[in-house]
Amino acid sequence: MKLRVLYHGHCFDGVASAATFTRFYLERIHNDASVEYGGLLHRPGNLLFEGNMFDGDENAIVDFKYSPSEKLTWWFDHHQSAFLTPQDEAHFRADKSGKKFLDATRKSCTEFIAFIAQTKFGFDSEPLRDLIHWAHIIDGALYESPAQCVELKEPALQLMQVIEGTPDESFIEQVIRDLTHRSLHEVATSAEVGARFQPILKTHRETLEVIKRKAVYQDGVVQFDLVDEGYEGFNKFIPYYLFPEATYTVALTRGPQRTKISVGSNPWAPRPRRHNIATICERYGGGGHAVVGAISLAPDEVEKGRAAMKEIVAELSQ
Ligand SMILES: [Mn+2]
Repeated sequence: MKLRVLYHGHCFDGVASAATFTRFYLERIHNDASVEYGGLLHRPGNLLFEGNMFDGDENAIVDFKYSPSEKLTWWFDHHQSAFLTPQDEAHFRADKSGKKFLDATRKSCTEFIAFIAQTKFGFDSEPLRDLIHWAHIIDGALYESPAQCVELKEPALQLMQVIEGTPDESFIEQVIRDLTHRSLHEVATSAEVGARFQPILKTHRETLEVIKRKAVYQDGVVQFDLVDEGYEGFNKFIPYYLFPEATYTVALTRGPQRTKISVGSNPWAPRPRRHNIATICERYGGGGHAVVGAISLAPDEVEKGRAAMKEIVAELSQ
C-alpha cells in the first residue's frame, strides 16, 4: 500500500514532521507501506492543493493547512491559521476519524506528532529526540541569540538552511527518508548537506550585507525591500542581529512564484511584541503565528505589496 505524505515544503519543521510521521506510520500503522512525499507551499489565493495530490491509499498532511478532501486520512498542524475557510474548520471539527489533530499552542508540529503518536498510538519517539528538540528550537524561534542563527555554526541550523534554500525537491525528500532512520547529527553533517550548504552560506553573507545597507529602523520596526536586489529570501534573524533594539521586521521580497511580505518579531526585543502578527497577515490574505507571519502575492503585485508593507509598518510602529 502507498502512503502519500504532504508536508510544509522548504521548512525544517515540515521536513522533521514528515520524517517523524513516516517513522511512526511504518512502526505503528503499516510497516510495509511505500511512502511518497510532496512539499506544499503557501500561494496567493486558495489554490494550495492541486488536483491529484491525494493519490495514496492513505494521504497525510503535516505542518500545513487542512483540506476537507475525503482522501485525506491523517492531518497534523500547529498553525493558528490552519483553515482556508470556516467551512474547512467546521469539517475538521466534525471529523470522527481520530487521525486529524490541531494544537496551535505547540511550538513545532514535529513535537506535536511525536506526542500524539506516543500517547495515542504507543510510538517510541526517543530515537528522534534530537530532531524533535531542534524542530522545537527552530520553529519556535527559541534560539540562544540572533548570532546563533545568523552565524550558523550548529549542524542542525546548517541543515535548516539547506532545507529552506535548496531548489532540489528530490534532495529534500532524501533528507526526510534519512531522518527517519539516521540521527539528525549524522544527516546534518553529511557531505551532501555540506556541499549544498557552502553556496547558501555565501549568499547568506551577501544578503546580510545587503540588508545592512537597505534596512531602515524607526519606532521599533526594521523594514527593507529586496525586490530590486533580486534576493528571494533572507535569514529572518538578520534584522535583529543588525538592530537588537527592534521589536518587529517587515520585509518585501520577490521570487518567480510570488511576491512576499514577511512580518516577524524579535524574540530578544527589549520592548515586547504588542501585536498578533498572524491576525495582521490574515487581513491581507496571509497567515502564520502570533510572532511571525507572511503574505503571499502574485509575482507582479509588487506595488500592492509595497502599499501593504507601508500600512503594516505604520500599524506596528504605534
Ligand atoms: Mn511548523
